[in-house]
Amino acid sequence: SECRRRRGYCVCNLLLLHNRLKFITCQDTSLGWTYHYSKDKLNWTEAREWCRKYYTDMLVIQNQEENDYVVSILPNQTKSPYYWIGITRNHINGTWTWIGNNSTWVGEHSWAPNEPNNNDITEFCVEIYVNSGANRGKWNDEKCGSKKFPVCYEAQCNATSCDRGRCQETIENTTCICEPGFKGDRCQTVVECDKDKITVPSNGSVECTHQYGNFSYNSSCQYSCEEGYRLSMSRPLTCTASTKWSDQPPTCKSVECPSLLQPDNGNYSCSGRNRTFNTTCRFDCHPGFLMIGSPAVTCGVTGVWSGPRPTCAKMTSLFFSGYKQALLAVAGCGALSTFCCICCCWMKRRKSQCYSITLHRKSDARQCYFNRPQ
Ligand SMILES: [Ca+2]
Repeated sequence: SECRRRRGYCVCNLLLLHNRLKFITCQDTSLGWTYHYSKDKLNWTEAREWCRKYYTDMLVIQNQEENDYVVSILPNQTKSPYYWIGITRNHINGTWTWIGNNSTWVGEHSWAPNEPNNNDITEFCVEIYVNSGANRGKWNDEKCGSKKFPVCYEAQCNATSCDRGRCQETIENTTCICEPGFKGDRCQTVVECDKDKITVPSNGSVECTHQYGNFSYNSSCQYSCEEGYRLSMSRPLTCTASTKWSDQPPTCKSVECPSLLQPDNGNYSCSGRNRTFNTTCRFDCHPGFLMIGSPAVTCGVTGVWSGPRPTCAKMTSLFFSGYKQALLAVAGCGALSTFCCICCCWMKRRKSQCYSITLHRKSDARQCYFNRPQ
């Protein structure tokens, strides 16, 4: 049979499973969780097993709206209007916790008046009233061994629900919450950036790599410059989740060496105006000055001159500087000669002493044998 529900269009079917167990399923035609219940009463543990066998699990209520909705689609039970729901606690002081997601939501008006009262000391399971009375939709803690109608849910999200996102279930819908960089109802489409923004710079080139698709999220474009040119920004351009490139394209600027200072008492001139790569600057000294150092420097590919700037020294200061050095050299030679003379004299004197000693002492004669005259 078919019937209309307050929310959406529901199809109610009477099914026979294993030729034994009758149950009713009310399936919302829209996506999202569907709710199901048994016409047979079971204790809480059996009820959960039944839910897990035929559906996903026992009902987990996530908010008041869902609580009200589930009550609205369940048929009123006149004699025993109680359905098990998937919230329990382990001991008398335990926290009421939903199975499956471990949520502890209990709302502000969920419990019936004076509940939970743990009336039988071990009321660790929860039933929901589905009747036309004042307690409709309220909860009561109850002994888990009591028999009630199971109410279950069946999840619609599965591993393939969303390509690049997380499947989120609500009462009547499933939504794919997409990862950054993806869009579409199943997050199946990667976002793209404007490929025309990737321009090739003068004196340079660009190379792009693509992770998900051409000029799409996470595509990366690395720029490079010809020799003698330098990038205005070295990091690559990346396509972001907002469909914008991470930066403006860089440019290639000429490598430039630092300014050269004019040497004291000299000049220089360069082959180019801007001290760019391969520019050579030549130095001259004014008349009467002598250049010390290399007469030319060249701007290298890294923006560094090939050597230090030369200096221009006055001839006379060079002469005096040379004279002092010569004087020092002469004095050094004299000292060395004096030392050598002293050494020679001492050796000669020792030779003669040795010879005279051998005349008297035989043991010393062996040491001085080669010095003894024939
Ligand atoms: Ca109770």
